[in-house]
Amino acid sequence: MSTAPARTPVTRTDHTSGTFHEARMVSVQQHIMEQQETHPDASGQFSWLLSGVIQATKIIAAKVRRAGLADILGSTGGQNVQGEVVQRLDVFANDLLINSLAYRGNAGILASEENEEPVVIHASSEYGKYIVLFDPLDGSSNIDVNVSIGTIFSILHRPPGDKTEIDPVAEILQPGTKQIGAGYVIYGPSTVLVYTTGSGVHMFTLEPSSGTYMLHREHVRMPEGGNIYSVNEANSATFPKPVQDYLAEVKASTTPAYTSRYVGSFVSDFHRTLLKGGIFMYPATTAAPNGKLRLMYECNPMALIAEQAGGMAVDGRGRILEIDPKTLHQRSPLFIGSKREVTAVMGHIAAGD
Ligand code: P6P
Repeated sequence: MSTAPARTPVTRTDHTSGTFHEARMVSVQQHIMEQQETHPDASGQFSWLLSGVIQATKIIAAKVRRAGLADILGSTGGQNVQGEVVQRLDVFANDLLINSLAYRGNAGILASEENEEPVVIHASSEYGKYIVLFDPLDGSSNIDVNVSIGTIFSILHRPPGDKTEIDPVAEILQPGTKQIGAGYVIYGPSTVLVYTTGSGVHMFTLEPSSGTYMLHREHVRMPEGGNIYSVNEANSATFPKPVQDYLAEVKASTTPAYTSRYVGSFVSDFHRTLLKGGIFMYPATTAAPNGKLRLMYECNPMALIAEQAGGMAVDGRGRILEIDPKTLHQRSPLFIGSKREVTAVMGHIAAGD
């Protein structure tokens, strides 16, 4: 396996200290190509597809930035397959991703949180080699109050073999371990892209003036432990008892003392957990007996990123990535974050508190 060529470091002056230090001005396109070079048999098709997803997020970011001015806030008045009120920006992001990927040429099947059925672009897997799943705008209930939201995506190969009659859902229903790429974009104070293709987790910031995602952290590692728990406490009365016991334990802890953070956008709560450690939980509740987050295009991509960064992601019984999916929009309980925290929750569950 070849290794990526050494980068030519770009030096720049740190005006605070006046010292030179290396600044690797690496765009996400360059980074994707370098990742591709470590796969000698790579055709470049996957890189082309991944760039298409990333290109669409730049346009979404621009729209989100001007949402209040572009008369695109508010709801459409309709509901999606999840029974959730659809925001106008949801529709914009969804349509944009579908159209961007449809013209990419190598996406065969698309699946979106906003579409009950998959969108078949190429029936033949000879042309449409890939499946792309996405939540086009996660956290959309926060759009109108200017809280960070995001796009989550997952990429799979289509199963081999051309079929006269394809069953797109059957092709999509693969466990998370089969993902060949996953990532998210968080539209926050800055627009940040995080992605993995199985060789670590890499983070980029959108440089607004040039419209380029620039590398700012490579091989991101999630802290082994973290003192932040993230859960919607309004539901705690109906959490399974082991989860209630874990929460009581962390609230009583003084060394370390824990704190609670909950944004209400999965992308935001996960991004903080990736960088600072801790745990995000969306357990089963009375209202959501299988949890609220969707397995295929929320839990799986984030679970791959968490594990690639040294964290864990479970449904309370086992790895999220090993769940054998049964339906496209199925939900799963989710405990994701630092090894120490997720292991502690699993300890309570195993003890059958
Ligand atoms: P609750 C947003 O609607 C979302 O799907 C995730 O982004 C977020 O983590 C979750 O729902 C919040 O759900 O029930 O706490 O409002």
